[in-house]
Amino acid sequence: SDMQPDAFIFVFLYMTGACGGTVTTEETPSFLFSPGWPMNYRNFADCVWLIRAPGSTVEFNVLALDIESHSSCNYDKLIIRDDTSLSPVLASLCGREPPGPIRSSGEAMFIHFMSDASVTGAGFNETGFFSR
Ligand SMILES: [Ca+2]
Repeated sequence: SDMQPDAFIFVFLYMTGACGGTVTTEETPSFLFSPGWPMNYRNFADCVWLIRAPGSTVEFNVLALDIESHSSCNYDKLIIRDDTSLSPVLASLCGREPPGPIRSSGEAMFIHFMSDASVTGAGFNETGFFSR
């Protein structure tokens, strides 16, 4: 019916529009997208997500990456920390090469996406898995 495409578009925009939040992953994987993905993210983005996997660890799998490139990711970046905003950095990502799976040591993973004043890309798309 005519309702199905509208519902699909609504869910798609809802899922891709969020700049940050808390996501809990259990038996079903969670999904995170940079704002607007697969359209380009905006300048001056500053988004924080917390992925939780109660009683387990989080496995973060980047499926697609398109973040303004720099040798030290000084322009735009996706920073993945173990547990909280004060925890060690597990990965700092930019460019177009997705890393392999990244795993937390505990129940949570802290994700921070930032962009500067110019040049954007499609951003990132990832799935978070509950993993023992
Ligand atoms: Ca930029």
